[in-house]
Amino acid sequence: MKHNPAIEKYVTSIGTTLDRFISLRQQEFPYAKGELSQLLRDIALAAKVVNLQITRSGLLGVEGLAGEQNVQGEDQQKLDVIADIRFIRALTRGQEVCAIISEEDEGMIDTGNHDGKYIVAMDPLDGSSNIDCNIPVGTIFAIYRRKSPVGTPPTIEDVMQKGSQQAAGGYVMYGASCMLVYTTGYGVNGFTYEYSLGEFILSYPNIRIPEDSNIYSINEGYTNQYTQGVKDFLALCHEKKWKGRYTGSMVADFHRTLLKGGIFLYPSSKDAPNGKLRLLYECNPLSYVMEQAGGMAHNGVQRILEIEPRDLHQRAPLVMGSPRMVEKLMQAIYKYANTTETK
Ligand code: P6P
Repeated sequence: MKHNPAIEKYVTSIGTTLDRFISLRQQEFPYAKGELSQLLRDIALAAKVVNLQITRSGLLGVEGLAGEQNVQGEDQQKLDVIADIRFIRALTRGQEVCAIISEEDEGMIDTGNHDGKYIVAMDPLDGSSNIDCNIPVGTIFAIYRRKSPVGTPPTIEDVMQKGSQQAAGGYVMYGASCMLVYTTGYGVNGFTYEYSLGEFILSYPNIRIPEDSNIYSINEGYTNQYTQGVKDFLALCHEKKWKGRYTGSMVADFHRTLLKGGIFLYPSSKDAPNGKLRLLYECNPLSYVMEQAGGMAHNGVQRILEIEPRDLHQRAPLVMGSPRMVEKLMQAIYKYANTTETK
Protein backbone atom coordinates (compact mmCIF):
# COMPACT_ATOMS: atom_id res chain seq x y z
CA MET A 1 0.00 0.00 0.00
CA LYS A 2 1.46 3.41 -1.02
CA HIS A 3 1.08 6.23 1.48
CA ASN A 4 0.95 9.94 0.63
CA PRO A 5 4.60 10.94 -0.14
CA ALA A 6 3.94 14.28 1.56
CA ILE A 7 3.47 12.29 4.78
CA GLU A 8 6.03 9.54 4.10
CA LYS A 9 8.84 12.12 4.35
CA TYR A 10 7.98 12.56 8.05
CA VAL A 11 8.41 8.86 8.70
CA THR A 12 12.18 8.50 8.57
CA SER A 13 13.70 5.11 9.31
CA ILE A 14 15.11 4.68 12.82
CA GLY A 15 17.71 2.32 11.36
CA THR A 16 18.66 -1.20 12.47
CA THR A 17 18.49 -1.88 16.18
CA LEU A 18 21.07 -4.16 17.80
CA ASP A 19 18.33 -6.71 18.42
CA ARG A 20 17.29 -6.75 14.76
CA PHE A 21 20.93 -6.87 13.64
CA ILE A 22 21.69 -9.86 15.88
CA SER A 23 18.61 -11.71 14.65
CA LEU A 24 19.48 -11.00 11.01
CA ARG A 25 23.00 -12.36 11.59
CA GLN A 26 21.80 -15.41 13.54
CA GLN A 27 22.47 -17.61 10.53
CA GLU A 28 26.21 -17.02 11.09
CA PHE A 29 25.93 -19.34 14.09
CA PRO A 30 24.23 -22.54 12.87
CA TYR A 31 25.41 -24.39 15.99
CA ALA A 32 24.02 -21.81 18.37
CA LYS A 33 20.35 -21.67 19.27
CA GLY A 34 20.26 -17.99 20.13
CA GLU A 35 22.38 -18.20 23.28
CA LEU A 36 25.17 -15.95 21.96
CA SER A 37 22.56 -13.50 20.73
CA GLN A 38 20.99 -13.42 24.18
CA LEU A 39 24.42 -12.96 25.75
CA LEU A 40 25.11 -9.93 23.54
CA ARG A 41 21.73 -8.51 24.58
CA ASP A 42 22.65 -9.02 28.25
CA ILE A 43 25.89 -7.06 27.69
CA ALA A 44 23.95 -4.28 25.96
CA LEU A 45 21.49 -4.10 28.87
CA ALA A 46 24.26 -3.75 31.47
CA ALA A 47 25.95 -1.14 29.26
CA LYS A 48 22.79 0.98 29.20
CA VAL A 49 22.60 0.94 33.00
CA VAL A 50 26.31 1.70 33.48
CA ASN A 51 26.07 4.48 30.90
CA LEU A 52 23.24 6.08 32.86
CA GLN A 53 25.33 6.12 36.04
CA ILE A 54 28.42 7.46 34.27
CA THR A 55 26.59 10.28 32.50
CA ARG A 56 25.12 11.40 35.86
CA SER A 57 28.13 10.46 38.02
CA GLY A 58 28.75 14.05 39.11
CA LEU A 59 25.19 14.16 40.49
CA LEU A 60 25.02 10.69 42.04
CA GLY A 61 28.12 11.02 44.21
CA VAL A 62 29.64 7.91 42.56
CA GLU A 63 32.84 9.60 41.42
CA GLY A 64 36.16 9.07 43.12
CA LEU A 65 37.81 6.19 44.94
CA ALA A 66 36.01 3.21 46.44
CA GLY A 67 38.65 2.89 49.14
CA GLU A 68 39.69 -0.62 48.03
CA GLN A 69 42.33 -2.05 45.67
CA ASN A 70 41.78 -4.70 43.01
CA VAL A 71 43.88 -7.80 42.52
CA GLN A 72 46.27 -5.71 40.44
CA GLY A 73 46.92 -3.50 43.47
CA GLU A 74 45.23 -0.62 41.66
CA ASP A 75 42.93 1.77 43.54
CA GLN A 76 39.33 0.98 42.59
CA GLN A 77 37.02 3.80 41.62
CA LYS A 78 33.44 3.56 42.94
CA LEU A 79 32.26 3.16 39.35
CA ASP A 80 34.71 0.26 38.79
CA VAL A 81 32.86 -1.67 41.50
CA ILE A 82 29.41 -0.52 40.34
CA ALA A 83 30.12 -1.56 36.73
CA ASP A 84 31.54 -4.90 37.91
CA ILE A 85 28.36 -5.61 39.90
CA ARG A 86 26.11 -4.50 37.01
CA PHE A 87 27.77 -6.74 34.40
CA ILE A 88 28.10 -9.76 36.69
CA ARG A 89 24.41 -9.44 37.64
CA ALA A 90 23.22 -9.04 34.01
CA LEU A 91 25.35 -11.97 32.78
CA THR A 92 24.30 -14.19 35.68
CA ARG A 93 20.58 -13.45 35.27
CA GLY A 94 20.87 -13.94 31.50
CA GLN A 95 21.91 -17.56 32.25
CA GLU A 96 24.05 -17.95 29.10
CA VAL A 97 27.36 -17.55 30.99
CA CYS A 98 28.78 -20.22 33.30
CA ALA A 99 31.89 -18.29 34.38
CA ILE A 100 33.26 -14.74 34.39
CA ILE A 101 36.77 -13.33 34.65
CA SER A 102 36.88 -9.68 35.67
CA GLU A 103 39.72 -7.21 36.19
CA GLU A 104 38.00 -6.31 39.47
CA ASP A 105 37.84 -9.86 40.88
CA GLU A 106 40.81 -12.11 41.76
CA GLY A 107 39.47 -15.53 40.79
CA MET A 108 37.08 -17.07 38.27
CA ILE A 109 33.44 -16.25 39.13
CA ASP A 110 31.16 -19.34 38.90
CA THR A 111 27.76 -17.87 38.01
CA GLY A 112 25.96 -21.11 38.95
CA ASN A 113 24.59 -21.33 35.38
CA HIS A 114 26.24 -24.69 34.68
CA ASP A 115 24.07 -25.14 31.58
CA GLY A 116 25.55 -21.90 30.20
CA LYS A 117 27.68 -22.45 27.10
CA TYR A 118 29.81 -19.31 27.37
CA ILE A 119 32.56 -17.61 29.36
CA VAL A 120 33.02 -13.83 29.59
CA ALA A 121 36.34 -12.13 30.35
CA MET A 122 35.85 -8.43 30.99
CA ASP A 123 37.26 -5.15 32.17
CA PRO A 124 34.00 -3.66 33.49
CA LEU A 125 35.23 -0.07 33.38
CA ASP A 126 38.59 0.60 31.80
CA GLY A 127 40.17 4.01 32.26
CA SER A 128 37.84 4.82 35.14
CA SER A 129 40.29 7.24 36.79
CA ASN A 130 39.44 9.56 33.87
CA ILE A 131 35.71 9.76 34.64
CA ASP A 132 36.02 12.71 37.03
CA CYS A 133 37.46 14.82 34.20
CA ASN A 134 34.88 13.60 31.69
CA ILE A 135 37.29 11.70 29.46
CA PRO A 136 35.63 8.74 27.67
CA VAL A 137 35.94 5.36 29.41
CA GLY A 138 34.80 1.89 28.42
CA THR A 139 33.85 -1.71 29.09
CA ILE A 140 35.91 -4.33 27.27
CA PHE A 141 34.63 -7.91 26.86
CA ALA A 142 35.71 -11.21 25.35
CA ILE A 143 33.30 -14.14 24.91
CA TYR A 144 34.55 -17.75 24.69
CA ARG A 145 32.74 -21.05 24.29
CA ARG A 146 33.27 -23.26 27.34
CA LYS A 147 35.48 -26.34 26.84
CA SER A 148 34.08 -28.40 29.75
CA PRO A 149 30.79 -30.31 29.29
CA VAL A 150 27.56 -28.27 29.56
CA GLY A 151 25.84 -29.04 32.85
CA THR A 152 29.07 -29.32 34.84
CA PRO A 153 30.85 -26.63 36.91
CA PRO A 154 33.17 -24.38 34.88
CA THR A 155 36.90 -25.15 34.96
CA ILE A 156 40.03 -23.03 34.74
CA GLU A 157 40.63 -24.45 31.22
CA ASP A 158 37.33 -22.84 30.21
CA VAL A 159 38.70 -19.39 30.97
CA MET A 160 42.35 -19.82 29.96
CA GLN A 161 41.88 -19.77 26.19
CA LYS A 162 43.88 -18.07 23.45
CA GLY A 163 42.37 -14.94 21.93
CA SER A 164 41.97 -16.78 18.62
CA GLN A 165 39.30 -18.94 20.35
CA GLN A 166 36.97 -16.02 21.02
CA ALA A 167 33.34 -16.41 19.90
CA ALA A 168 32.97 -12.64 20.14
CA GLY A 169 34.88 -9.60 21.35
CA GLY A 170 34.14 -5.93 21.71
CA TYR A 171 33.76 -2.85 23.82
CA VAL A 172 31.32 -0.21 25.00
CA MET A 173 32.57 3.36 24.90
CA TYR A 174 30.92 5.84 27.29
CA GLY A 175 31.85 9.05 25.52
CA ALA A 176 30.26 11.97 23.70
CA SER A 177 27.90 9.22 22.60
CA CYS A 178 27.59 5.73 24.05
CA MET A 179 28.72 3.15 21.48
CA LEU A 180 28.83 -0.63 21.38
CA VAL A 181 31.38 -2.08 18.92
CA TYR A 182 31.84 -5.83 18.53
CA THR A 183 32.80 -8.67 16.23
CA THR A 184 31.79 -12.33 16.07
CA GLY A 185 34.36 -13.06 13.38
CA TYR A 186 32.30 -11.64 10.50
CA GLY A 187 33.58 -8.06 10.48
CA VAL A 188 33.18 -5.22 12.96
CA ASN A 189 29.99 -3.22 13.50
CA GLY A 190 29.33 -0.17 15.69
CA PHE A 191 26.05 0.82 17.34
CA THR A 192 25.15 4.18 18.87
CA TYR A 193 22.85 4.36 21.88
CA GLU A 194 19.66 6.30 21.16
CA TYR A 195 18.49 7.49 24.60
CA SER A 196 14.97 8.38 23.49
CA LEU A 197 14.36 4.78 22.36
CA GLY A 198 16.66 2.99 24.81
CA GLU A 199 18.12 1.15 21.81
CA PHE A 200 21.57 0.68 20.28
CA ILE A 201 21.17 1.59 16.58
CA LEU A 202 23.59 0.48 13.84
CA SER A 203 25.69 3.56 13.06
CA TYR A 204 29.05 2.21 11.79
CA PRO A 205 28.47 -0.92 9.68
CA ASN A 206 31.52 -3.00 8.64
CA ILE A 207 34.23 -0.80 10.19
CA ARG A 208 37.62 -1.03 8.39
CA ILE A 209 40.75 0.63 9.76
CA PRO A 210 42.69 2.80 7.24
CA GLU A 211 45.73 0.90 5.93
CA ASP A 212 48.03 3.77 6.91
CA SER A 213 47.87 6.98 8.94
CA ASN A 214 49.98 9.57 10.78
CA ILE A 215 48.63 9.28 14.33
CA TYR A 216 50.61 7.53 17.06
CA SER A 217 49.32 6.84 20.57
CA ILE A 218 51.72 6.01 23.41
CA ASN A 219 52.65 7.38 26.84
CA GLU A 220 55.84 9.23 25.89
CA GLY A 221 56.52 9.88 29.58
CA TYR A 222 58.12 6.44 29.75
CA THR A 223 60.29 6.89 26.62
CA ASN A 224 63.56 6.44 28.55
CA GLN A 225 62.30 3.03 29.70
CA TYR A 226 61.37 1.68 26.27
CA THR A 227 63.54 -0.61 24.12
CA GLN A 228 65.78 0.98 21.50
CA GLY A 229 63.47 -0.22 18.74
CA VAL A 230 60.51 1.65 20.24
CA LYS A 231 62.68 4.71 20.82
CA ASP A 232 63.76 4.61 17.15
CA PHE A 233 60.12 4.38 16.09
CA LEU A 234 59.24 7.41 18.23
CA ALA A 235 62.15 9.32 16.65
CA LEU A 236 60.60 8.48 13.23
CA CYS A 237 57.21 9.81 14.42
CA HIS A 238 58.83 13.07 15.51
CA GLU A 239 60.90 13.36 12.32
CA LYS A 240 57.77 12.93 10.19
CA LYS A 241 55.82 15.27 12.47
CA TRP A 242 53.10 12.65 12.97
CA LYS A 243 50.32 13.52 15.43
CA GLY A 244 50.64 12.31 19.02
CA ARG A 245 47.24 11.48 20.58
CA TYR A 246 47.05 9.75 23.99
CA THR A 247 44.17 10.02 26.48
CA GLY A 248 45.24 7.40 29.03
CA SER A 249 41.92 5.67 28.39
CA MET A 250 42.50 2.64 26.18
CA VAL A 251 38.99 2.35 24.75
CA ALA A 252 39.04 6.01 23.67
CA ASP A 253 42.50 5.66 22.09
CA PHE A 254 41.51 2.37 20.49
CA HIS A 255 38.25 3.71 19.03
CA ARG A 256 40.00 6.72 17.48
CA THR A 257 42.70 4.43 16.04
CA LEU A 258 40.04 2.10 14.59
CA LEU A 259 38.14 4.91 12.85
CA LYS A 260 40.95 7.30 11.85
CA GLY A 261 43.84 4.83 11.55
CA GLY A 262 47.11 5.05 13.45
CA ILE A 263 49.05 2.97 15.94
CA PHE A 264 48.41 2.39 19.65
CA LEU A 265 51.27 1.10 21.77
CA TYR A 266 51.62 0.01 25.35
CA PRO A 267 55.01 -1.73 25.01
CA SER A 268 57.25 -3.38 27.59
CA SER A 269 59.46 -1.08 29.65
CA LYS A 270 62.06 -1.36 32.40
CA ASP A 271 59.35 -0.94 35.08
CA ALA A 272 56.76 -3.06 33.23
CA PRO A 273 58.60 -5.83 31.31
CA ASN A 274 55.22 -7.30 30.26
CA GLY A 275 53.56 -3.96 29.64
CA LYS A 276 50.50 -2.91 31.65
CA LEU A 277 47.50 -4.13 29.71
CA ARG A 278 45.88 -7.45 30.62
CA LEU A 279 45.81 -10.20 28.01
CA LEU A 280 42.48 -11.95 28.66
CA TYR A 281 40.13 -8.99 28.96
CA GLU A 282 41.89 -6.01 27.34
CA CYS A 283 44.42 -7.16 24.71
CA ASN A 284 42.51 -10.18 23.36
CA PRO A 285 39.08 -8.62 22.74
CA LEU A 286 40.49 -5.42 21.23
CA SER A 287 42.98 -7.39 19.13
CA TYR A 288 40.11 -9.50 17.78
CA VAL A 289 38.21 -6.34 16.79
CA MET A 290 41.38 -4.79 15.32
CA GLU A 291 42.21 -7.81 13.15
CA GLN A 292 38.58 -8.18 12.04
CA ALA A 293 38.71 -4.53 10.92
CA GLY A 294 41.83 -5.22 8.83
CA GLY A 295 44.41 -4.04 11.37
CA MET A 296 47.28 -5.79 13.16
CA ALA A 297 47.74 -6.61 16.86
CA HIS A 298 51.09 -7.86 18.13
CA ASN A 299 53.20 -8.16 21.27
CA GLY A 300 56.49 -7.63 19.42
CA VAL A 301 57.07 -11.38 19.01
CA GLN A 302 53.71 -12.85 17.91
CA ARG A 303 50.08 -12.03 17.23
CA ILE A 304 48.29 -11.21 20.47
CA LEU A 305 45.56 -13.75 19.58
CA GLU A 306 48.13 -16.57 19.51
CA ILE A 307 49.48 -16.00 23.04
CA GLU A 308 48.84 -19.04 25.27
CA PRO A 309 47.54 -17.62 28.60
CA ARG A 310 49.32 -18.73 31.79
CA ASP A 311 47.54 -16.57 34.36
CA LEU A 312 44.07 -14.97 34.61
CA HIS A 313 45.47 -11.46 35.00
CA GLN A 314 48.67 -11.74 33.00
CA ARG A 315 49.82 -8.67 31.12
CA ALA A 316 51.12 -8.41 27.54
CA PRO A 317 53.06 -5.76 25.65
CA LEU A 318 50.72 -4.45 22.94
CA VAL A 319 51.02 -2.69 19.61
CA MET A 320 48.01 -2.46 17.32
CA GLY A 321 46.66 -0.38 14.45
CA SER A 322 47.02 0.36 10.73
CA PRO A 323 49.10 -2.38 9.07
CA ARG A 324 51.59 0.00 7.44
CA MET A 325 52.32 1.74 10.77
CA VAL A 326 52.60 -1.51 12.75
CA GLU A 327 55.01 -2.83 10.08
CA LYS A 328 57.20 0.27 10.48
CA LEU A 329 57.36 -0.34 14.24
CA MET A 330 58.15 -4.04 13.79
CA GLN A 331 60.98 -3.16 11.39
CA ALA A 332 62.42 -0.84 14.04
CA ILE A 333 62.14 -3.58 16.70
CA TYR A 334 63.53 -6.40 14.51
CA LYS A 335 66.65 -4.32 13.78
CA TYR A 336 67.74 -5.16 17.33
CA ALA A 337 66.25 -8.65 17.48
CA ASN A 338 69.62 -10.48 17.68
CA THR A 339 71.51 -7.90 19.73
CA THR A 340 71.75 -7.55 23.47
CA GLU A 341 70.70 -3.91 23.23
CA THR A 342 69.68 -2.70 26.66
CA LYS A 343 66.05 -1.97 27.25
P1 P6P B 1 49.38 4.90 31.71
C1 P6P B 1 43.77 2.71 32.25
O1 P6P B 1 44.23 2.58 33.59
C2 P6P B 1 44.63 1.81 31.40
O2 P6P B 1 44.49 0.48 31.82
C3 P6P B 1 44.25 1.96 29.93
O3 P6P B 1 42.93 2.34 29.76
C4 P6P B 1 45.20 3.03 29.44
O4 P6P B 1 45.54 2.88 28.06
C5 P6P B 1 46.44 2.80 30.31
O5 P6P B 1 45.99 2.20 31.52
C6 P6P B 1 47.13 4.11 30.65
O6 P6P B 1 48.29 3.77 31.41
O7 P6P B 1 50.54 4.13 32.32
O8 P6P B 1 49.75 5.54 30.38
O9 P6P B 1 48.74 5.88 32.67
